[in-house]
Amino acid sequence: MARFIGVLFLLIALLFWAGAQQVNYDGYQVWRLTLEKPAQMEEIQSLVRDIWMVRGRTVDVCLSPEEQALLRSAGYAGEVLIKDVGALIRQQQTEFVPQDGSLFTRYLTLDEIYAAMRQLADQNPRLVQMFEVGKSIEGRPIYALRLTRDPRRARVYRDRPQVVINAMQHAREWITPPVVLYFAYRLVSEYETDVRVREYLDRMEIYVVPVVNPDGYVFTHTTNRLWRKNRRYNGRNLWNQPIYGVDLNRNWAYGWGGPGSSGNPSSETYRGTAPFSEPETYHLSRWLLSLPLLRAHVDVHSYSQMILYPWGNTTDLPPFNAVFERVGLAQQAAILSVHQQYYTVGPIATTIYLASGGMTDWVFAVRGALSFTYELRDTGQYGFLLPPEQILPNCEEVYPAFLELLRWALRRDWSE
Ligand code: 0X9
Ligand code: ZN
Repeated sequence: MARFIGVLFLLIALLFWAGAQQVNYDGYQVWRLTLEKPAQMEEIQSLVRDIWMVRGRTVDVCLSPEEQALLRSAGYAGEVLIKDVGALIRQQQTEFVPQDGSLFTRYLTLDEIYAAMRQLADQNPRLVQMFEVGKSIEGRPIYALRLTRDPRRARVYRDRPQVVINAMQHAREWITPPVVLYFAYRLVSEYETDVRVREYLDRMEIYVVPVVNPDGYVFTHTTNRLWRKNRRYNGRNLWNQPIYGVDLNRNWAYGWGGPGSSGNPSSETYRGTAPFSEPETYHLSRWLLSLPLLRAHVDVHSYSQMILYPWGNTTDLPPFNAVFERVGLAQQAAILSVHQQYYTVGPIATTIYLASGGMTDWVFAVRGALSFTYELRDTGQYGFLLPPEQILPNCEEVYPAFLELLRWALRRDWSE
């Protein structure tokens, strides 16, 4: 009996241990394929579970050893971008990182990001306020920072135009929270010395939401570094395996269900059962609707180095296309001037791919704000596994682009 209990105990312990293990990417590779004809895209979608990026006829795919064999026998030969995904993830987890107190030399945990936000707000009560936008599906708070002079004198200033910058709808895009957090820190530190920054904080309200998908972000730390969606439980598949996750950037109400989104709960671009079915998008949208003078917005993603604007759900050009292009090019120039990194500018659907139910489309269609999607570094060498040495340079180069957007948001007239 004692022996039986012992074995049972061991089994249970083993199960827990297996459950706590990280998803193993040993033998996985990232390939860049160049399609001969657009129809091949469908074949690739049927053979490959995780498509990392599409850009014209170029497709980056993350492949298990089985998928590599499948593609080879289907006649595809790709350029290998990452030879061993598992080894790269492990290397980044164990690499020595200097603990020099800097927030931007390594990737922070969710708690560390929230602590850094809290600290900025606590130490600068006359410029910064922290608040909760709502809770995620697993009950984690989604925090925002409100940056404006004397934030405590009004819940919202009706005479200060608002700009919102948010990141991390997609959990594996680790570079995005630091870039937004850095923006907030830098605004505060330059308030006294940079006349532009002072004017923006005196006359506008700037909101940053570094982590829209906290559950997904935690999951990328504990279990699966390459998780993308939120952590909604979608029921079980044919093999009785549980299925999780809605792509938050397909769950917004404008154009929901259109091309470039999936109705299959197992898909990486699953749109959910209804527009705003997810607490993360629901709370964010309610809050965005409550801002009286929302003028500009950025939804920050990675990777590909792009500055994108509506529409995502159709290849038609948006109203004010010329304004979008002009402001986009101004942001591109600002980025280029810092570390000579080139970001492509254009409408979502024709620059990357059709994607319906995205945040940028909704913010522009429903709020009339100048709304962009950024895709940060790099262009594919590391993709979502961007080395920590590139965090600070990426933060530095995007900062003046955000300032450029603030400059436009403060302008009354966008016609010239
Ligand atoms: O597919 C996406 O959601 C974005 N690319 S990513 O690789 N970061 O997942 C592009 C989103 C474009 N924006 C909208 N469709 N609104
Ligand atoms: Zn993304």
